[in-house]
Amino acid sequence: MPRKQLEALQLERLKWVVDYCDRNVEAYHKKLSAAKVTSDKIKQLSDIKYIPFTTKADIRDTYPYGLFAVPLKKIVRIHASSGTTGKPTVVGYTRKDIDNWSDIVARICVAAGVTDEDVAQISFGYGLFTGALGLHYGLEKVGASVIPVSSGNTEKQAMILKDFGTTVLISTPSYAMYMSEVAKDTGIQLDELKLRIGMFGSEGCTPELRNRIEQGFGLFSTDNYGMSELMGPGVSGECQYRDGLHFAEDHFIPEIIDSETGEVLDKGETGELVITTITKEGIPMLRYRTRDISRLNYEPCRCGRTHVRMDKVKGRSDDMLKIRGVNVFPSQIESVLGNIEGISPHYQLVLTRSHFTDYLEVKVEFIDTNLLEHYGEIETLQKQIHAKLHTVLGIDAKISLVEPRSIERFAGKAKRIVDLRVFEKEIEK
Ligand code: DLL
Repeated sequence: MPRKQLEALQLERLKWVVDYCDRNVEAYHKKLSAAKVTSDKIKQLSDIKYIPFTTKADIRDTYPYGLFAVPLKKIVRIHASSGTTGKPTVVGYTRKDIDNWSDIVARICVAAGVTDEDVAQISFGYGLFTGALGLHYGLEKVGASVIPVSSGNTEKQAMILKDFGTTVLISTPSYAMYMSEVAKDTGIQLDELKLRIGMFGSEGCTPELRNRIEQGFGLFSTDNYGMSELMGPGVSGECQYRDGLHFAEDHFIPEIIDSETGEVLDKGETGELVITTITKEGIPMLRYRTRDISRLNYEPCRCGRTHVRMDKVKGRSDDMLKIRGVNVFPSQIESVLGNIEGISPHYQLVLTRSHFTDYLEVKVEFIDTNLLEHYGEIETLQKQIHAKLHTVLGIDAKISLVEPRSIERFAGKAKRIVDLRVFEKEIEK
């Protein structure tokens, strides 16, 4: 759709959703009234800035169904995302929401090159998590043969990859990496697999990790973004050119703001992604603060899609590490590690605090078990990693090289950060 037409559609839908929230959700009605916003105040897309933000806390405070805009009778599906603390965030879908969701997921599947000839193995966990069922409906819509294997039992996953002739793998990138290790262990030659496409998402994937997975499995992969509060997967995804993730702009309006001030940033600037849903009926979201850091690129894409592209997520504003004054995202550390020979892509960042100073320990596995007998070589490698992190990111970290396979593997989103500082802050008090 040409952008002009798309923007006219977005404006019409934005006015609709403001009015819809105002009429159907008490919490939104209160916020909108306080900010003196009605749908009449929205005359152009940039007027979105008058609408108050919605945060995860708003969903939690109205747990479980307070932000739902329809009675449960109209809700045909409920999902939830497990937070790190307390109650989960609960979301509900009407029949129309499920239809729209299947459509936008079908789009990212087609954008990745999936067709009705493909055999797609969904290795996201089925359940309250939106990843598996979201992809499931979209892939069925495309006509692929879907294998709903779910996550876990990795040896069985590897067997199915081979025996069922899987051509498309759906998982987190870290799980795909782990699966390739296990497949090799079980005697499967990765090049005898029929895999041709990987649709990864739900967590970041550095180019270095992507290359390793692609080379190992001999596939082409795309990065796909979404979150349960907005729908699940399908919010944005890469096309064959992989130069940003196309946003489903007929269903969502993205903005980039300054996390600190809440001001909308100019086109092309990097900041926190804020998203408004403009078709969702079950639990509409007005200017939802995702906490994810990205950038929007309105340049036309070579693929011909007119939908704006977001940069790969750089990190979450709440994941940013401040190490003795230097701000870094774990993904930047991962990128540096990914360019060093002799270490595996599995790592862990341990944060500690002592005498009011933060310390970072980077635990990473060496690959060659022979190193165990050559302490000097381990030390050289450690020094090399330390120096590289210092030159590229300006951080001074303690490097601990650990034995192959000793760092925990994950079947869903990997948990790379172990933050022990909260506890230590308590002790300091
Ligand atoms: O992870 C939805 C999803 C499932 C997307 C499957 C793609 C594929 P949540 O569990 O609610 O939803 O987690 C949302 O995960 O705010 C980001 O911080 C992170 N995230 C999701 N996709 C990506 C990605 C699903 N491609 C949170 N790159 C988001 C980086 C991602 N981070």
